[in-house]
Amino acid sequence: MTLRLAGSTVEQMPGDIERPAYDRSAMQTGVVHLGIGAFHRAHQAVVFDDLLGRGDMRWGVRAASLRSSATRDAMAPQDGLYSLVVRDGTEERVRVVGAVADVLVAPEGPAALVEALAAPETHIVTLTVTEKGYKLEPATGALIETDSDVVSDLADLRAPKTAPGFLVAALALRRERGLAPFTAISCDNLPENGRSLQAGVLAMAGRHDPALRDWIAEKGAFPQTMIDRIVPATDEEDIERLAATIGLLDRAMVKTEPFTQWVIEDRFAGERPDLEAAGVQVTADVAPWETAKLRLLNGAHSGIAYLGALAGIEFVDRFVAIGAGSAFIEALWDEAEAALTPPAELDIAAYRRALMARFANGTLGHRTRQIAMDGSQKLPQRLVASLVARQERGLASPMTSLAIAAWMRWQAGRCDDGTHYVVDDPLADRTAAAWIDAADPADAARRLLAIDAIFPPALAGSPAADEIAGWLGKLVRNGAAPSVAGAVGDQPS
Ligand code: CS2
Repeated sequence: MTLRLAGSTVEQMPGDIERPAYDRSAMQTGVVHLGIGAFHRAHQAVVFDDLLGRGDMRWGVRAASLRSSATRDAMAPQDGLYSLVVRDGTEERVRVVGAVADVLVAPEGPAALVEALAAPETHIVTLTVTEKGYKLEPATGALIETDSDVVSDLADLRAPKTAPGFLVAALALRRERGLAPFTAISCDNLPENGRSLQAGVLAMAGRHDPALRDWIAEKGAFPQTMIDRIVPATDEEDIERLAATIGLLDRAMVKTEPFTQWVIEDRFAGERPDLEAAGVQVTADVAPWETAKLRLLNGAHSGIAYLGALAGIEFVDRFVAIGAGSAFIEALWDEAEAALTPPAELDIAAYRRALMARFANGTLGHRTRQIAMDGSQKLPQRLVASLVARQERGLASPMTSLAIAAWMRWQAGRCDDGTHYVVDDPLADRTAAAWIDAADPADAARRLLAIDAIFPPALAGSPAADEIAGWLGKLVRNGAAPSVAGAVGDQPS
């Protein structure tokens, strides 16, 4: 039987595999992370591991899952150690990361998590709770006061349930104890993620104690960030392959690409590490970076996800390997780029070339269905924002409209070959209802566009709405692959 990766076995790995070169028992935990999924382990935790490796022992991570115990159950027997497997398209590099000290499971002990957040040694709180974890209306950014967990946290914060609830409960304790607030860093693909998190926290704090709200508004810090690394879900085959390389079983491994980027607004409430030394860009204005990344990388990802999954294309690299697929993405980017003000330092042409190469990485196994999840939370900032910005400039957006129509088609729960699937989205009931009652695709498009949690009211009845409805009709009649080919002029759609 293969032994498990752990503190006691890590030295048995082949000598060429990188491992923590610092004394983990001397690690303090200046960071608490909410939402320890694969993305955190492949991105922010690696930065903190680098800082620890440079000798600043303040930045170990106490991580938390807000829902399931699965990650804790995988990491606890491994003493928090896990492998970062970096695949560049041909070769694979493995590094064992030691920054995660332990994993708390919030529903099992909410008070322990609040205490961790309120601890004097905690200076930074990072979050990857996915778009829906912020409990904000995607189109407006307002706290969703009808959500049952929000209702519970608005009534009583003794056992918080939501991310904003945990932050408010812990900030209240810090204020009582005379401690400074922590810096709360959202690392999710929300538009203006720092401002959005702050808005949710202030709205919840204000309902409990207006003085606490004012204290957080004055002394707290919610920097904006742009975070980027493609991290596909791990499967059993990945775990077996890794075991053959390192000679140990690692149930918490993550696989990713070489590229990684973290841009953080220079706004901190207290102590912070020398992030720049670990390759993080700390800058005055993150918004142009964030918008460019959301509309180019994530916008294309969502287009690939729905069109690809409908057509039965399992992986992102397979979509861009098809001529019409990559031509469609280039045309989609032309539309997005025309309505963007990129950061001065960003060479968009080079960025696009690099992105296409990242999508083409055939060793990642990035599933279109993974990206298709939670579309209602992703569409506004990824695709609708470009469409609206172009509409304001009097420009039509055929490619963006096709991508949005593909999301609509996906809500019907059936691939082009007739296979059924379950739509994984917090608004799935509402989007499915739009199809059940619809007389025809144009009617379904009209009903979906009327969901104001996703689409701005200005879109209804606009030329863009007609264009989306037109594509939806073609997707239903002809399927996704012929529609993409038609869109880029390969054959009639
Ligand atoms: C993806 C992102 O699943 C998705 O929605 O678009 O997770 C994407 O891989 C990352 O944002 C890349 O930085």
